Amino acid sequence: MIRYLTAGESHGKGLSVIIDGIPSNLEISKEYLDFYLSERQKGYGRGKRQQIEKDDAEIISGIRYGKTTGAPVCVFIKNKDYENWKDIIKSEKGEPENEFNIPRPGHADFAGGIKYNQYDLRNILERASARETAARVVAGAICKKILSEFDIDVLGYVINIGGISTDSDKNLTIEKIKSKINQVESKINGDLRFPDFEKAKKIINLIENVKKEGDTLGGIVKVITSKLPVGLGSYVQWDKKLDANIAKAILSIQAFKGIEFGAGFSYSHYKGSQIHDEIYYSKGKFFRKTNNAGGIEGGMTNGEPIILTAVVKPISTVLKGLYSVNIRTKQKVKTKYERSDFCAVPSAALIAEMVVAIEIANAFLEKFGNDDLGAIKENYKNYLKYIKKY
Ligand code: EPS
Repeated sequence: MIRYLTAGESHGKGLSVIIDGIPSNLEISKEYLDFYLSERQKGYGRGKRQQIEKDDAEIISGIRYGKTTGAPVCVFIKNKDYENWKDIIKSEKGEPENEFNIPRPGHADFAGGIKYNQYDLRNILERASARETAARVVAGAICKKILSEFDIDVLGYVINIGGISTDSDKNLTIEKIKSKINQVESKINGDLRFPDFEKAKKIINLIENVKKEGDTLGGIVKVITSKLPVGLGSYVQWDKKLDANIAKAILSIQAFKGIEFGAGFSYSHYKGSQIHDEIYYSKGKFFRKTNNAGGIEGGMTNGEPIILTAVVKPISTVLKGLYSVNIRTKQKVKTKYERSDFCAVPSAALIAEMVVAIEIANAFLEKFGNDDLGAIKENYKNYLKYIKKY
């Protein structure tokens, strides 16, 4: 079983991740991890913080001579901004400087302050910050590497920012969508993870206007996989259902508010006979002509790609301010602005890709073993042979 924990504050010394359950003999290099860390930092609409950080994976344990050993993998990512915050974020005794007393609507500040009995809400926001997702990207990248050993790919991308949406990805393979995204990015000279050039231009205008207004934007991301083997996850117990585990992972990403698999909420528009993916068999293979289920039936992969969409709310640190209450004085005030992103949906899409990869890899290892990659490959080969005969 893959388990991971992260630690670290947004402006503290750095972020750590411990990932347990990664099989041995998987090739992982620092360069490989750094590639995905830098991908997460990109994205049109990010704020000034990303000009300070250059995320860099320091491998602490679990990897030797470029391969995993089977021991827990631990990676540290230093926060470069800590140098500017070390007098504010320190562990030694003292009185907090510049207390943060005005909870931002939409952020963890309000509930977190009451829950942990903190009046300096910096103690809440530092940990609630989406900076934490850098650590998750390390876990995700390692899981993506496991999946790639079995020719399984996962892609997270954007289909909507601020209400401007595209369906130009419809029925396309991962490779085609990646190539459309690359084309858009070379034309706009920026990173949107979005596959439609005409709409991308509109999105960029929108982001620029929203920046001027001092506001923020959310959007919708989509995650798709290549075809998966039948039978990852299980119906036999609630916590083995792959869709449930993916939904939990997606909603655990900062700012995500909803998820749909396949036809999602539009299932309600149809009768059963119109929407379920009928099963066919030809030339020794079962197949479907549609994938409304989004690749999962009964909590298990059904052989089709997993397809999901998820919504990200607009960032809650809003420059123009929102009404709130000073928790010390109880006075009605507008929120104060320090610094933030205006739109982080492209990064959110990558993080969604990562957490989905973690859940699929977990279900994969549950089925095929998780000690040595070579043994897992043998088990997988045998399973594919078995499926052919079924
Ligand atoms: C974040 C606020 C911003 C973002 C941060 C998440 O940071 P700061 O307050 O330092 O300007 O840039 O995201 C990251 C630092 C990152 O690496 O993704 C928040 O409040 O969630």
